[in-house]
Amino acid sequence: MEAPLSFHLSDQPAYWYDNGRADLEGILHTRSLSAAVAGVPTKVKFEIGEPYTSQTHTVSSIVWPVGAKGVPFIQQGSFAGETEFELSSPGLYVFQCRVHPYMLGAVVNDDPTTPGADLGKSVHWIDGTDMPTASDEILFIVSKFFIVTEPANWQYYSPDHPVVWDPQFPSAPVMTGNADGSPNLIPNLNDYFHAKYHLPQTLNPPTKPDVQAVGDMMVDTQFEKSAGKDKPGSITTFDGSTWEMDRKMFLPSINMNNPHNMGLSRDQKTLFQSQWFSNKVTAIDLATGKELHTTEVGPSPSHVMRRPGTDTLIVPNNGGNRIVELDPAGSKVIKSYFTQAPGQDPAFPHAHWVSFDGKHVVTPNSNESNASLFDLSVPNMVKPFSGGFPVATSMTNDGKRAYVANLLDHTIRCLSVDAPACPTPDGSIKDTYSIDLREHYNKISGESNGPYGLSPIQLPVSPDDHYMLVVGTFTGNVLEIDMKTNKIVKSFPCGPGCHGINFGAKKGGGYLGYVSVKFANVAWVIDGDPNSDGDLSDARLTGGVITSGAATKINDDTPSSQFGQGGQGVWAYPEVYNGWVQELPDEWKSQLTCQQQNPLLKAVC
Ligand SMILES: [Cu+2]
Repeated sequence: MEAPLSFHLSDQPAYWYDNGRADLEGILHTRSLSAAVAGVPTKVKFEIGEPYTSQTHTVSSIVWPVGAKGVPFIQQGSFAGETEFELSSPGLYVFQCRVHPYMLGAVVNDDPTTPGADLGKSVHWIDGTDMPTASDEILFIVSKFFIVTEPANWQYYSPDHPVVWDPQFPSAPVMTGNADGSPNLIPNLNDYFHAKYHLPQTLNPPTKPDVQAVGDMMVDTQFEKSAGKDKPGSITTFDGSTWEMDRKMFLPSINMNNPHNMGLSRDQKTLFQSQWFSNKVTAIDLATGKELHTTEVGPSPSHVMRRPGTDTLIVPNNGGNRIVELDPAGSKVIKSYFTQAPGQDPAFPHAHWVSFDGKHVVTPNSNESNASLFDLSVPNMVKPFSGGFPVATSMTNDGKRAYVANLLDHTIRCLSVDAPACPTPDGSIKDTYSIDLREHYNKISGESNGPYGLSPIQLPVSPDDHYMLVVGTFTGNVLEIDMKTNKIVKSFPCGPGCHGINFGAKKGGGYLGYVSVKFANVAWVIDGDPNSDGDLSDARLTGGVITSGAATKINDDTPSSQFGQGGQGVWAYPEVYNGWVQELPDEWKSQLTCQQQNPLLKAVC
């Protein structure tokens, strides 16, 4: 099998590391894989620039054969231009952009003296340890690589009939290594994955949530393509009283580029949309779907969150070294706060969170293994340790704890903002505590004895601080964690690339968790504590909605492909987190219960 060893990094969904060989896509079931022959000096070339991408990226190795040279291959910051990596030991090499972490490219450096394509006996794995390549976690995530990087392998639900989901993998023999060092040949990778993961599967139409919400659920369907622009992405919103899709907004007039996450103005009328593969945040009038203005804020703005009290907006430069603050209209940058000391490499702050009183901001620093905890009133910043590839954060609504999801070592770090506030399963309260999402999973054998998750991303805490919902993006599930104990109590199905979660108000009281999925045209609605008593044993999935199709109110372009795909940012109006709910206009407040208006005050209602 002949494949060129060069990749263009790209904005186009799935083809983020594009080997340019569409002709091989039907065989490899990806355009993000290349192969070489070990022993023959071989360089892999990576190019970053127009017309493939308008933003800066990194080429950072996350997997390499034990014994390989020149690893870890990393750059100080994100860049445009070219770089090269020289292969050495036989086996699997995987590269990632540290700003946009699902941008993945892989190279198999094959040992011609063994049968099959060599992954190597053991590799340095994403969690920072060396592992035999026949390990359950490695083969599981290798199978997900072909879902992430191949649109034909994504899930396409139909609203009215069951469909068959039958992802394809290379029908090639693959050589792996067992824990005892002995060889383990997989004769046909496609057959192996179909048997192991019970493929194909039937996707039944999601049943509409059997509860009503106040206001709208909003999802960034970031990979959906349309006729009127070349950059991907739409914003899809649903009326929570009917679960009808009421807006499908592509903003072709500004060629909106990969809409990743959203924020809202205090009056709930203006949506602030980050364009992740650009340097822009756009203000959109929710009543008309029209662009109000677009502001340059710095490289790869990831998330937008309004500060209660000041109404200003906090936006991280995910491709850079700071968070910026914009005026309430989102029309100009008024302040910036560095996420590292002068002269240090940029921290790449990704999914941040703002405290209920607008005083603290926490960022997960993806170019390091720590978080930045800002007190904006001073301003000062501390950088507590977090874990392997911090990617997203949240805070308890009382502002006492921050949580950081570590994408690559499958942990969640609890950090105390002031006094020790992190509960542990043995009942003690600590300053920090790490929740291991693999506690019930053996990464080598694959055995499990309880709910587990691989690669957490968004992890919001319910406005009443009863529980957290966190996605496992590789396991394609949502875990529920009890905020009294930091223990995993439940797992819900979600789908490949499960990604975003945030809370909205359930009609009549309580909260609903809205969940987005990157590689499926569906979004789910979870009721994590139906009667709001803090006993989570009655938590349930209420149903889901299809994210493709036409909307009832606003359609500003013609969807052309990857219909409803790419679910990432999720937000809701009215905003019901503590600190935001108190600032709502009366037209929304009047639709909420007394308890929803005072999420943490048990006595007043
Ligand atoms: Cu990138």
